Amino acid sequence: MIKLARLLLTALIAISMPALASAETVEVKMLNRGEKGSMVFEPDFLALQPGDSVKFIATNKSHNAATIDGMVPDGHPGFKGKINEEIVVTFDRPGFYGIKCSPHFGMGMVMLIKVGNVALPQSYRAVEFPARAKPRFEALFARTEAELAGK
Ligand SMILES: [Cu+2]
Repeated sequence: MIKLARLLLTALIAISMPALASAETVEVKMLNRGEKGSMVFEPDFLALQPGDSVKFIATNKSHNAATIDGMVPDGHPGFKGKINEEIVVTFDRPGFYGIKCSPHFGMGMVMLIKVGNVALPQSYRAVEFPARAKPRFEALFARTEAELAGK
């Protein structure tokens, strides 16, 4: 009986190990100034596998990470970090997630996260962005298309 239990346990560990090993946590910095200008998430685009996590790091003060209405997969509740809060978010559901810094959305502080092998929903293009967020999202959308096309 003990031998069987041990065997089952060994089998269970063998099955669950690869899943544990492949889930990653990626760090994203929230910055006043980065390579692409002022008020940025760095990096501003991630392609993740379901189960991966993102740690949003408050490298500079007065930032947060929050989902943008209309830019989460259907039925996803979204999330909203507090200002200066370092949060870790696990992305289990495939789809695209538009992320903003609440106080600097108007200054274009946004990023895009792709989870799984999915195409950008057309509805994301109809979301109304503040003037300075719009060109950054257009560049991010173009990037996802290039990636899909294998460029
Ligand atoms: Cu900010």
